[in-house]
Amino acid sequence: MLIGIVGKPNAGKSTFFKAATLADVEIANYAFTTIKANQAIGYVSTDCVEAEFNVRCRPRHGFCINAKRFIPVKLIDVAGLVPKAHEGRGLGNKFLDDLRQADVLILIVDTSGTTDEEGKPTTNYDVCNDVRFIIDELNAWMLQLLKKDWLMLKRKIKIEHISLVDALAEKFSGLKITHEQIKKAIAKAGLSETPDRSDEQLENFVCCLRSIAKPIIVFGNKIDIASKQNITKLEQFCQQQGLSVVFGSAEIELALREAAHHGLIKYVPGSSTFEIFAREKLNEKQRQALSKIKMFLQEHPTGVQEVINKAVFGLLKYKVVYPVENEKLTDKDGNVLPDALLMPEHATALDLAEAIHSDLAKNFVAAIDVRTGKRLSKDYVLKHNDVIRIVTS
Ligand SMILES: Nc1nc2c(ncn2[C@@H]2O[C@H](COP(=O)(O)OP(=O)(O)OP(=O)(O)O)[C@@H](O)[C@H]2O)c(=O)[nH]1
Ligand SMILES: [Mg+2]
Repeated sequence: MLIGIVGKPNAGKSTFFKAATLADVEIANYAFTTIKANQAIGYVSTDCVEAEFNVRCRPRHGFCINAKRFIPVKLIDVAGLVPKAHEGRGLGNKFLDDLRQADVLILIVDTSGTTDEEGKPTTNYDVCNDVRFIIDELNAWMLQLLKKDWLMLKRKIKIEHISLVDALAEKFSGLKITHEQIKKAIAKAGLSETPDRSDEQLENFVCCLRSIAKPIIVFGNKIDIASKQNITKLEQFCQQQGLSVVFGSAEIELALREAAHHGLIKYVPGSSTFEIFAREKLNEKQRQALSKIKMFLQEHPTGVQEVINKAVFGLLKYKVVYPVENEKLTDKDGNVLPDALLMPEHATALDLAEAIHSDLAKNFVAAIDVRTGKRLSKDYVLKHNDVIRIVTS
């Protein structure tokens, strides 16, 4: 699972990325601070089934606090995007290639309206414009990729009699786009099988494909300094566009996670409270900062964990499945509920076996639903929170 962090320069992408991963990246109040993409591990969170089974889990990857299970996901923070990047403006759109493997994108918007589309200081900027132009740029990037090889693809379809779906799937295989997604996009765009298509038809197809294969969720950032008007405006605009939006502050989440990392507070990412461990260890500045943060949290959570969760579970509809080796819910080393795996919407018991180890899939006999003891076939479609034991030959 790879989550791409996109947006214009200075919107707070690296702040968001650092808050989610605690990776050491550069953050600064000017445009194009990030030039080379950063990748690190963040976490998606879910209610752990340990509470239901009345056990204490011991995760092999990620962690669990107060029955909230944090499952690792990869995040990538890319350079800022400006209008007409696909024509080479700003840093161009070559760096968009960094997003090829992304499953979902979080679009960071500076809701304060104090930076223009190039990330320079301004006032009263129309915050909806960021969503508009970034989506246009992403679509233009994909269209460019398609147009570059369109003549060659047409020839393949005509001479080698390759189907349109196969030809497009081959073209977009480097963008982690599946046959199924191409088929859906062709149907949604009403693209015909005839090889001659207008530019408009291709544009429409790419637009559909992008929304299916690289879905977007908006994060309205910097609400600590944003006006209510801007928040409402962006919320209504996203609603009109059929986009999910979460509001918050990456900077406040970063402060909380760093304070927790340094042992000053106990903070479970995503919660709207924190606990100060050692008040005497805090200096006056830290005390003031934490009391400001407390006031912010009374009004609003920081939104960082929420938007990651919504991207994975809401947009992508992934499920969490716990594979175990026996009815005691452990692996062979005695770790309780050792793994929580993120599985795609339609994944089956056999897909789960494959995700654990290809040998398990090869020797698959059945899966057992540990809750009920029921035997499940390889085609069983996994449900969220399933606890499964795989039986092999
Ligand atoms: N007030 C406020 N400022 C924020 C917030 N998030 C980020 N910032 C500030 O916004 C500025 C830009 O942050 P970055 O994270 O470097 O932005 P970026 O989008 O990565 O910028 P580029 O790498 O240049 O594209 C910095 O001064 C941050 O401190 C927030 O939630 N609230
Ligand atoms: Mg940056």
